[in-house]
Amino acid sequence: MLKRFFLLVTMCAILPFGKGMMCYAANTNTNSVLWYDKPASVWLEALPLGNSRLGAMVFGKTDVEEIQLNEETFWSGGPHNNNSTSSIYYLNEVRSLIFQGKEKQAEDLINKEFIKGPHGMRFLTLGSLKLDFGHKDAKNYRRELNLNNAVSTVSYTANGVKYVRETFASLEDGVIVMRIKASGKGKLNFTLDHECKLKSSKSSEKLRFMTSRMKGNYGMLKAVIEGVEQEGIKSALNAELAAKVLADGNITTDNNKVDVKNATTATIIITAATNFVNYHDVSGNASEKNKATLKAVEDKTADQLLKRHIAKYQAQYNRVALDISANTQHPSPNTQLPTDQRLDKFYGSDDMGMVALMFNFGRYLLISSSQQGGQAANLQGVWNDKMMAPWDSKYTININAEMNYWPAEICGLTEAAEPLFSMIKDLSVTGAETARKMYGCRGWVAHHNTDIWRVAGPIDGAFWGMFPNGGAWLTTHIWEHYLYTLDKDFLREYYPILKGAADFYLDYMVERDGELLVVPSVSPEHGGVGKQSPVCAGCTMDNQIVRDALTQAIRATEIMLQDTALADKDKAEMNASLLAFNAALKKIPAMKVGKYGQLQEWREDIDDPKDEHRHISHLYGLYPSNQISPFLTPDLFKAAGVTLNQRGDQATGWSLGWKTNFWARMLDGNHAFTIISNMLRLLPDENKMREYPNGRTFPNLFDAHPPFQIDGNFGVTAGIAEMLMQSQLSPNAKDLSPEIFLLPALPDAWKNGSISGFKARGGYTVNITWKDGKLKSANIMPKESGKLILRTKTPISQGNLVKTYQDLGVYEYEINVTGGKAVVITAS
Ligand code: FUC
Repeated sequence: MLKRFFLLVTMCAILPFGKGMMCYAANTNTNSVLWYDKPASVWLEALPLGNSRLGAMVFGKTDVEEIQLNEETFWSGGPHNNNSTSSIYYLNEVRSLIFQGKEKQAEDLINKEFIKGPHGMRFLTLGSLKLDFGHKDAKNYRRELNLNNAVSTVSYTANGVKYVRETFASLEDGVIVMRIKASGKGKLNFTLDHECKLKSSKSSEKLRFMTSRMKGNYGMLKAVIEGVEQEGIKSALNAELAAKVLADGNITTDNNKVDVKNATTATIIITAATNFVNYHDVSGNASEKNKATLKAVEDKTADQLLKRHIAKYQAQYNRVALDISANTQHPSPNTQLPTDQRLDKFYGSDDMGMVALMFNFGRYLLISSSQQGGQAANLQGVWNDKMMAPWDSKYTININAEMNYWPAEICGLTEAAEPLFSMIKDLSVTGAETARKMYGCRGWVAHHNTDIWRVAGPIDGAFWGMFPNGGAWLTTHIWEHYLYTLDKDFLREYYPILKGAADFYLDYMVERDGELLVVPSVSPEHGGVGKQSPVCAGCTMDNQIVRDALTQAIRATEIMLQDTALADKDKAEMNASLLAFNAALKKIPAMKVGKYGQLQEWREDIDDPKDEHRHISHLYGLYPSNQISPFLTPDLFKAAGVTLNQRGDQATGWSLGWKTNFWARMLDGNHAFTIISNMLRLLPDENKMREYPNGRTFPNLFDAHPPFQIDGNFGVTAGIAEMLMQSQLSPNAKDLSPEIFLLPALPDAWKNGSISGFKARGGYTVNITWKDGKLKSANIMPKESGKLILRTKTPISQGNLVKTYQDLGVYEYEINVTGGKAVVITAS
């Protein structure tokens, strides 16, 4: 009797089909489900799952299923830095060569004396779990990724039996769970194995378990995967992957595999870990970490795990909702197609749900690849199957890593940004050594790239690496987080980092003719007409980033000085910093308009109007920064438009993501939509670039540089948000009084729709509805009381109309708001 009771409890524990499941599988919301009628035949058709720590790509195969896995800390090499010890002796010579116009010589000297390697380590794969089901002839096949609950489901019929597999990467419990069910009793048979191209060893064993609620047998498959050396940096990391198989059939564990026979249901719980503790400590124990992770969930049923996962996921995902429709009466027939075919037919269609799907997918990817306590999303998020990932799957910080986090604040995914802040904190330490050793400067610096070991020196070559602004650009995310959340504790914690980024410039910049110039530097990966090298002094992007670094340090210092408990010594130091930052700010060169009416990329007027280079670095001032604005700097705004038109509407995936944001800030929704249309073009695989030269999105909706790079997904997600709402803080106002623009760049194609839950700078939450291309209503919730500047392209019934920008068709209102009290806006 007792035995039967235990068996029953065990069965319930692993039964994959709780009440919830069928209803999730049946969800066909076309704006939030990616689905396919075939298994993935290549990695870029597989569907991504992740909980920041672990990434999984589910192929959905019926014969031999593949789950490719990553663990976010599994990188090549070990703790090290790449600071040149000779650069400090050549810095003056490099500067003088640049000022003499001998940039090529300066570049050669930098390559020789500043950039000694190593050039960054790479992100590794854990290989794949293979589940041999042997179902060669499957019918009624469907696989999907439901963005509403972050669950992937595969279902099909084989030999008259229906099989359903449901997989999720639990955000709450850190494990990946796969639940499998056969419709016929005892019809579930499979063998679980592990394959990896890296050196690895595996083992399997059958174990008994007994918890307070259940007991039974399970199979355990373990693989130990060895890290690799790179550029002379010895491998310091090993990974262990553990997969626990529970089933109501017969489990055997021969030949380092787990075999399940005559079961009806099974649950596989997967975890992985490395010995990484932090960038300078690798004393962890992967096996102990896995044991602890599995122990923590052993008492939980699969249903409970699923519920806990969904609750944690939805707490973030459900903060924002977007609905866009071209025609509410007759939705596009494309919405009924599998996602790859739907994507292929998007260009020129009126399937605006596809845009919403892409937006939702971007939010899903950020939640899945970046969570508190984890590593920041890298160039491939947390998904890489390659031995040699493109650009090592590291962090390129001359645009790409920053782009990953553009949607975080506006989409209310503020906790997803925490890994970025913690990476910046690490870099402020390694980068302080780089600043001191390489340049003899105070503060801290990071160049155009970093990795899990937080290297802060230049890599690859001066052309790419001589960019001393990566660290400062990253710090703008800290300041922005404060602007969105008004969290003073956060600002206090990160204040030394903001100050350190500004301090670096005080020492690094060189004064010429009354101006302070960042030198040596590059405008990322790009040189001007007549120059043999991009190495330069004080290019436009340098000046814009320095301006932001100094301005945010000034504002933050002013806020810190409000603290009445400050010690006199700290107060005196802060006041001295304020003086120095303000004095420097006055000497940062202004932006210039060149001979074609373009915004100049460099101090000299050497832009090529026919150049379509993907980096449009000098428009950093337009987005993400706010130094170029139709309201404050109309001439520069016009020049930015000339530059954007010169660069054209095609580009790599991430550049299209940036252009979407640029055109949103240009208040041109139709042009922004053209860019989105250029991005939403199918590229079936990385080896199909010749047949699909315009393909910029893979079948699984991963962005195509090509190759796969996740920044474009995040860039376009932020861009879609930026088209619907923008916020700024009046640059001259000490009280940081906010400006919100409702529907600044609504394209004609998005006739009707709504958004809810967008966050605006100044601590606001914003909901908007529109109809027939015009604002209908909005609900604006302020966190604090104050004065709000509200801009619209449709007159509204509330607030005081203080200005009309005739040429832009923009109305500007002033509204007094009370913290916690919603302001309801209606079109007049
Ligand atoms: C920068 C870009 C490339 C690529 C790489 C990861 O170097 O110029 O296009 O995105 O980063």
